[in-house]
Amino acid sequence: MLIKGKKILVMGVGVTGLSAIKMLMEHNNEIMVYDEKSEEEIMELLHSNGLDKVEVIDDEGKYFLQEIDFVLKSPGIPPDHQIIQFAEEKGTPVISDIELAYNIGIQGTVIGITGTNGKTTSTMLAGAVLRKAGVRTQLAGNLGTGILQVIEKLEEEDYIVLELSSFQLEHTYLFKPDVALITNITEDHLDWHGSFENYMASKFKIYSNQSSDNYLILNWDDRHLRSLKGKVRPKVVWFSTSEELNEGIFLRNGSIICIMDGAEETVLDLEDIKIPGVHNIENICGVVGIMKALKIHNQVIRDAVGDFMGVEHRIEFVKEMKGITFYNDSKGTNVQSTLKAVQAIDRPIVLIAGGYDKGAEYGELMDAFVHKSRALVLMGETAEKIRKSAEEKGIEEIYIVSGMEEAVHKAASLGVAGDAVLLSPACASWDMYSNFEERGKHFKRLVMEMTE
Ligand code: UMA
Repeated sequence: MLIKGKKILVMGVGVTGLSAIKMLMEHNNEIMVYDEKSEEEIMELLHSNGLDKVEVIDDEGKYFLQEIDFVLKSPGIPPDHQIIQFAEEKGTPVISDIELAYNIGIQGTVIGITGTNGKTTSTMLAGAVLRKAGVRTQLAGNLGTGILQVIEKLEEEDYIVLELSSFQLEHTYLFKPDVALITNITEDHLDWHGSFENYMASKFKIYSNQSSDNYLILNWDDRHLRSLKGKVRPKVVWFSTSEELNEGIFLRNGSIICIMDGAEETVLDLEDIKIPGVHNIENICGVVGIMKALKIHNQVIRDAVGDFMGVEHRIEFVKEMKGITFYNDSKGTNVQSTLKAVQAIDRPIVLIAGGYDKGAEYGELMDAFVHKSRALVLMGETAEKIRKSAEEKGIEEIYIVSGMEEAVHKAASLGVAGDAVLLSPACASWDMYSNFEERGKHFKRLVMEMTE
């Protein structure tokens, strides 16, 4: 698709929408924009980003769709939105920013990472290994920076690592990463995609255009991914943390082993790894797969993994004290995110939760937490609401505290050796802090100050 002189509807004026409008305007396109925000807010946002000359439409704007060449959809706009449905009925193409980047043209080696869990950690670690290898590397996608914010910086010898959500992959058609990783697939976003099959189909778009000289790294321990054996075009590198493979990446005697084209080598020892949990060994194995495909030396992988302390505020290891491990997951600003943190920690948990009330329901989270609950320590605006949900699910050890300091001390006193204390609020921080980073840093400082 030639993106010049077109009439385009951009849906959403967040990171994706604003970067798309900027890029599309540079290519002399006529832009209309839709967002559920008020017209004043949208105009203010556009203006403060230097993007004037954009027509704002509301839901009724769907009737303009006949005149529009394509719709650029931000990932957060649901697929059943009436404008999207109308566009699909009329046959107007709907694309994501990832697809737009491919239409405009992307330089360098592209690595795409998707999966239900572990995407951000894998993306950050892949970036860290490539930088350690001395190559210029950009990170973009679901981790906060849109692809359109970085593509102009890319040159042919550069690398770009993209964290891709199912929402971003769904509306891609040309996207073709040189190396792709699917970390795992479990049920998620079913409300959005309608069925598990649709959700998987979105994720599988990551490899659907790959050719036989591209690489696809897959988790052998995931039965949905294992079912792809022999059915895909790219070269597949399997990894497993539960069994030894004839070819691929796996664990043996405390080391990560790689067998490729019959040649066996030890890539690194598990004791070099600083980030906790089996889920992180899986993430590392996936990244080792990417690096072997890119022919990065084992010593570089070893050094980068050894230096990697995880992603700040995301199930971040803080300290171990009296056998209790403290994790900072302040990025758990919604129920789904905290749910993932609870699922990832395989031991009894003292959960510190609560914060700004976004109107969420906590029943689903408590269903997952009840089996691992040592205790629940609640703070902020939502404390009472979460307490009610927790009591309904049979959780008995619940404490409401006045703030983070009391929360940390209470949680530490409730935990026993072998437990985890997890700050994962399932809520935004705005009732007590300016942002989740400030909240996470406060938690970490209080934990570090505590003495045995
Ligand atoms: N909007 C509507 N109607 C709706 C939904 C949203 O008008 O029904 C508008 C909002 O008013 C807002 C705009 O759309 O102005 C926001 O668009 P967006 O939600 O797509 O967010 P962006 O700012 O464009 O950020 C998106 C990703 N967000 C989502 O997928 C929800 C970011 O991932 C990503 O970093 C960014 O593009 C750049 O690629 C965030 C995320 O939460 C971190 N991802 C989810 C997750 O990790 O679980 C999938």
